[in-house]
Amino acid sequence: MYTQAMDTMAREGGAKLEKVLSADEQQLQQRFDARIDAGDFIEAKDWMPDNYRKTLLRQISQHAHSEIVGMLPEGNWIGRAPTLKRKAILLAKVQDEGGHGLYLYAAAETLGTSRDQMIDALHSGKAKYSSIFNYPTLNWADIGTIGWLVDGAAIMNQVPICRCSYAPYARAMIRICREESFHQRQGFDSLLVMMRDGTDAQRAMVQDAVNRWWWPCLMMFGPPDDQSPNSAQGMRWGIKRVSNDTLRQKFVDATVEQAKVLGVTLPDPDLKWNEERGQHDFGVIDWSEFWRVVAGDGPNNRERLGMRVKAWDDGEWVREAALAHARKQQTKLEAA
Ligand code: FAQ
Repeated sequence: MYTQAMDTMAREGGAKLEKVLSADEQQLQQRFDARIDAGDFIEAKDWMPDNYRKTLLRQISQHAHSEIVGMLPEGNWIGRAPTLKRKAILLAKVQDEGGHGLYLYAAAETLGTSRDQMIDALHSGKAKYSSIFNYPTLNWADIGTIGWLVDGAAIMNQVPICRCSYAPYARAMIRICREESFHQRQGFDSLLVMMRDGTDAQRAMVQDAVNRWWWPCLMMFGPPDDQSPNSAQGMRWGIKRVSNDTLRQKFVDATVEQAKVLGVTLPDPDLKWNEERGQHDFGVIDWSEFWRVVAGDGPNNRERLGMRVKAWDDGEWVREAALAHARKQQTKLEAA
């Protein structure tokens, strides 16, 4: 189910053979292609090609896992938030991320997979989640920086998904994006308070956090377009509306201005306005680091997955109790 293979060819004796579609299937395929070309939304009950379904499942489940694993780096700071106000905001944010994961698992379930299968793929290391959540949160300014930069990058990527051709995913994204905007604003606000009203030590803490999160945030958008195996088909199907590099560039251009307001320096000596392009040039991203993190060898991969599996195991009694309660209610209903 989690295969990433995109070709619909059957393999025989080393040669690739076109999968032969029946006349009915050909008609369905043509109707599907025409709907995609017309910008129609596809609903769960509609016919769709197997690979469209697989691609969506891959992306939506990865996205759901990212939201759930993404609760961990910030969750580490709930007990250490400096004020009651910041603690309440952080608690609400982390709960929102849990909610996003649940909407997205529900959207993926409409494609015919179960929540248990997806969770199992995450826990066994078969499924991916965003590289960004394998970096540590070392000081309080990391929390503001996650809001400002990580949520900022997430929104830049996710707003176009509100127009994704698969309607249940698009609908989930509309609500998620509204909440992510609040997350980004609270992160910016938290950093602004430290930069404007804080001590020199607090300002240094913000700069240190920005130095550490900047490059991993640029990696969140995925590999460069010419090294992105899923992009062409994803764009053809209207799952992906804007390319990895275009979104990365938009994020850089928007963030440079915000950094000026904050008074922080983005850690890239090559970052400069290019008059001709009307965009910022920026330095070379270390893609070997990105692939290392994606392959499971980032600073916190093992810890994050370990925490997730432990939370799942510790919560088993809750799931059992909920099921027992549901069975009891059902028995009562049937006896009435
Ligand atoms: N990390 O061919 P492409 C958030 C993989 S939510 C890990 O370009 P595609 C909220 C990719 O899966 C953040 N792996 O792939 C929050 C593929 O591997 P595969 C998550 C990555 O799908 C904030 C391979 O590389 N957002 O932050 C990454 O066309 C704060 C080749 O890549 C989403 O998931 C990566 N960064 O484009 C929560 C948005 N990038 O599957 C808590 C939805 C690429 O073939 C706190 N997803 N890979 O084995 C997408 O838009 C797309 O899937 C991309 C990747 C753009 C991520």
